[in-house]
Amino acid sequence: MLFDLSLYLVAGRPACRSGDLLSTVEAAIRGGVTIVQLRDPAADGRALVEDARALLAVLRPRGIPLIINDRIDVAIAAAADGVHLGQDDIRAFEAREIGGPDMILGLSVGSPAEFAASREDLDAVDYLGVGPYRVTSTKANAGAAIGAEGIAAVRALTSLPIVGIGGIEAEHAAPVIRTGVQGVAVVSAICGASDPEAAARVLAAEIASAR
Ligand code: TZP
Ligand code: MG
Repeated sequence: MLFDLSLYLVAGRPACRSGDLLSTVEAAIRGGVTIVQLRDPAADGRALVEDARALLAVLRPRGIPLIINDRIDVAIAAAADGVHLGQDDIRAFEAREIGGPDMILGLSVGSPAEFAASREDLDAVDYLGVGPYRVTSTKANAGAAIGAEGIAAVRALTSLPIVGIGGIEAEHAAPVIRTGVQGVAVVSAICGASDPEAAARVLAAEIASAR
């Protein structure tokens, strides 16, 4: 499946200000989100599959891919489009063997050193998530903020598509895009907004004008 990393929404029930995952994601899509990840580390597998199926019902008709955070079992059970793996999850080459050639595989990389340690995985992945750009309270163990310099340093090491992540608000979209990455990923800038559609629209406009 082709995918567009431009505005990557990472969403889960606890992150949604309205408490309603589906309506938040629907609003974000109207605002211009191009790809969605279901991320809810506290949820059990059964709940994740249910949420994934509900999201797929609105995303698939619009051609927007659904990526599942960490859980390849959930991605396969729900027939989602891909999986996003962290440095502690199963190796990307293992996920590729399980998920097959069409599964979209993403990998989190927090520094040039972590990129170097991921060499074995790089042939198996379709894109990298690089960050955190700024300090974020959304993810407890997100690691040190790496800023535009850190994202640019990883960018320089690979031709894989990259999405910058971590503490990104509308005002940071342009500096992140100018590091040469394909897109920006956000949780709270959209899920925590009082108007997720408007928040997504502003981010999408910032990204478009930074290119
Ligand atoms: N991975 C690195 S930082 C982060 C994840 C999932 C959290 C991003 O959330 P926010 O609210 O956009 O800072
Ligand atoms: Mg993870």
